Amino acid sequence: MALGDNPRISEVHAHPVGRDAIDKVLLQMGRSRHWVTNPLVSSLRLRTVARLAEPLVGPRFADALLELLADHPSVVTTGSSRTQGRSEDPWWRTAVFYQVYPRSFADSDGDGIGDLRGIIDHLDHLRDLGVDCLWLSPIFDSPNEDAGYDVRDYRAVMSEMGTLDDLDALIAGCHERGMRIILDLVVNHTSHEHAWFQAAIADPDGPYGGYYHLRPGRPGEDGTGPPPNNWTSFFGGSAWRWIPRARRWALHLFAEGQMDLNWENPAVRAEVADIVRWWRSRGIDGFRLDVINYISKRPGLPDGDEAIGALIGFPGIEHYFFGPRLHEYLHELRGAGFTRDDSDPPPTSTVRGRHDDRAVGEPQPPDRVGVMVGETPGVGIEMGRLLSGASREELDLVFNFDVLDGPGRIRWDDYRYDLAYLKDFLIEQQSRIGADDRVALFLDNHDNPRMLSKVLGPRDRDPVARSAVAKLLATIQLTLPGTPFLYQGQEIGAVDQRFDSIDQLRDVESLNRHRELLADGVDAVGALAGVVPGARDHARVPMRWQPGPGHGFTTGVAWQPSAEGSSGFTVEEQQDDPDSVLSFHRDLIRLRRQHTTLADGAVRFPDRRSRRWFGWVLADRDGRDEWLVELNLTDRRIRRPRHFVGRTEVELASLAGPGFHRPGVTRRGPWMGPYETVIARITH
Ligand code: ISL
Repeated sequence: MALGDNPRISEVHAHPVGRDAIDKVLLQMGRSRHWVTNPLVSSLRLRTVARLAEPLVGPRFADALLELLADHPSVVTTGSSRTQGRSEDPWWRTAVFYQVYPRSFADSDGDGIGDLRGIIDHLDHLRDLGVDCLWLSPIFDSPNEDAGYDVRDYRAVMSEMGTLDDLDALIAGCHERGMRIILDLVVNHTSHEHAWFQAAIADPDGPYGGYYHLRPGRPGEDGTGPPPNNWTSFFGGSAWRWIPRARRWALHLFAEGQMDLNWENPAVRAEVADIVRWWRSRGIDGFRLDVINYISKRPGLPDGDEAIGALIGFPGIEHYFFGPRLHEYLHELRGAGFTRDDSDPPPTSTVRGRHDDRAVGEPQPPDRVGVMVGETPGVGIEMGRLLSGASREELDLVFNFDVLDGPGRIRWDDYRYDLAYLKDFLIEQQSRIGADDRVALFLDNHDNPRMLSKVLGPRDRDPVARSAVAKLLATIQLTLPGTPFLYQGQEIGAVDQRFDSIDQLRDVESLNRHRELLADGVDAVGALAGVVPGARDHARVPMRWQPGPGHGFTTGVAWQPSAEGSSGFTVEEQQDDPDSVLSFHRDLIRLRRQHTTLADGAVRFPDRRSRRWFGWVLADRDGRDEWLVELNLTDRRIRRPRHFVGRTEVELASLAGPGFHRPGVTRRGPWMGPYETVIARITH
């Protein structure tokens, strides 16, 4: 349906991209998304509202929005995975993923940098936890300007992390234990040291010149003139860099050495598909695709709207975060790279079936389609469905980053995250996805401070609160419908660091931001305070395997100091303690495996409004097996909603204090302890 030049708000809102855009603006303003469904507002014309909101959204908002809407389907068709494109019940639907940040997981050779052998040494930890699939952050050869997210060679391993043989051993080690393994595919950009870029700048008019976004300067240009457009880099400054040797500007949405590939060029797309096939034949089970929603840029790379740029923080973003040919490129890559032909040679190894936590069975036949997990910053719920809906044949799963910060907040703000917002967000998300669609459920990753610390603030060092909230968050991730992605350290309740000097930070984003703040005249104390709350370094410090120097991560000097010294929060200390955060994760994953309703049941939310209590009921298809999950979102004791007292058998609970619930207790009393978490079977 064409929207015309001045649709009503209700019509814009009925379009998936329109709905997400409106929700995004409201979230940014800290307003409820229900504001727009008010009949008065929804009957207004877009241009009328845009004019009223002009001080905030600028004069071109309506045009920019309509342009974006025109590029994408106006409805999300919900098809059944059983009838369309996908194999029946793909493995990743009920799998537990675990993200390894290899640089900080385990160092086997004492150079202070985590490596592949270190991961191999700890595979039993992951198997015992119940992980079904590992995702490794980048391990390809890289100059490491952005910790491997700047790839120099897609078919080689970074030397400090090991060799191709080590990787083969890791793949086999996962498969032998009944776990799959996926890698990070960073193909929005390559490193400037990649051979393609070197060839491109040696001969910009040759075949590789078209692999990147290279633009000539004006006559006599020496890089001092204005860049080709006003787009800015996520890591500060213009998104363009003058390359004297080529006499060209080159686009980089991220760091200066991360050059954006030109996906308009079919040769680039063929290279990417080839890389995927190469790794698939080596036994890799799929990829997480880095900033994959940025690959299609609006032709001509027009200037971004200044007001939208100011609102979102990055001028130009409306021209690439959900570009015109995104769906086409993803669909093509799925077919050409991720899907096996019958004539393809079998992969080197495939995953063994797993009967229970320890016993493994025979190697499984190769998956027809490798899993495609999209990292999709800026994509809202409806756009996510357009990219990963069961019938779309684009991505399988997407990450929705709106979960990470509260209304009106951004990552750099120093604030306490409100669990009631998390409840609202998750209920909204769950209510809007189709029964056959699947979302990725995540709360931590290598780009964000720890959710546990955002919720608790300085109280994250109180071991009781820390354990209780860690268990509560685990319960959300592991029992709501969706595919959980745990990030290393979550299973032991890892928290943020107390960085007190810029020298302790390593990340290019933090360092650039700090430099910019100082250049803007902010004093040293203010500049540090402007970086630390949102620093990506918090989640990148080494894994704490055991107490003592090096934390069992390294025998040498760790590449990134881990400043946290609390006791009780290492793998060794939690391993045999039945009440530990680690044991809770293990028990919960085991329970999920035993009772498929917990991993794949239909959900309903009995009380959507409470700011303190969050609960859901999971039921199997014929409604015979029913479970109640309930959480106290506060640090005080609360009254349990009356209609849920009794009639359940508690299978797992976090021990929030004396007098509260323990596993095996059949009746739940009227009170819930601080952050208490209960998983119970409904007995009727
Ligand atoms: O940290 C951010 C920048 O402000 C995020 O927006 C982040 O850059 C975005 O989620 C994309 O992240 C991915 O691509 C980046 C890389 O630095 C991140 O580590 C990666 O997860 C560029 O490759």
